[in-house]
Amino acid sequence: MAFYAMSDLHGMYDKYREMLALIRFSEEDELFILGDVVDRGSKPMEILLDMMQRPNIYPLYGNHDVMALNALTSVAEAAEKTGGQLDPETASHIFGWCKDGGMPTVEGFLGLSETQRSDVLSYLREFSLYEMIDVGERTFLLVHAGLGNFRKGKKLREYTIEELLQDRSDPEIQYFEDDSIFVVTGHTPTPHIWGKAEIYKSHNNFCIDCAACWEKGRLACLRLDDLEEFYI
Ligand SMILES: [Mn+2]
Repeated sequence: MAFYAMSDLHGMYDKYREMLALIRFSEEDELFILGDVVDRGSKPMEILLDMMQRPNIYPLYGNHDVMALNALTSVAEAAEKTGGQLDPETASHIFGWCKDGGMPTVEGFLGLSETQRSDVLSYLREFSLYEMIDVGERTFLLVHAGLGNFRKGKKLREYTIEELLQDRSDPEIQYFEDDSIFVVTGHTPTPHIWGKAEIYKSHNNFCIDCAACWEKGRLACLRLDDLEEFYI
């Protein structure tokens, strides 16, 4: 069995399935998905419906998943009340989010049955904000964006949702003095960090969002047991 991390799937269902095949993901393995499952790419609901069937996949929130949970909850309520029509107030609330790639998410959601919609919303409500796991000799903090407004001694539970899911992390800071603790994040596409769609490693940080939804981007997966990298 092995532990894996990937991030920022952004609706790229085909790459997600190809990656599961590449790593030969089995029921013995565990996969942590570090957020931003939805928005931008065309098949976000397909990914969520697949993840929901796999108890050995552990979802963490990204900023887009939180926006989707809030907006889709309103969509579901409005759809229930009015038989599919959205009232203007809800529509304008959703529109702000749609401008940041939310359209495929809301369209995919409205294409689901009522049961599937409520299952998707229940699933989205269960995501974690971060996870801390031991794999072999190493400990990994898994979190979508990082530790915003970092200061030494600040407890993980003291970070706000915005600091964990939105603020850009600085990969040139070693966040933990203990050299066996590593921080794995998504959110910032690695081409923005060093011009390459490849996992960026520095100061015990792994930045694993290799821009799967960009034309020249890739989906990355990090095996935590031996730090082997996989790309689609
Ligand atoms: Mn993000």
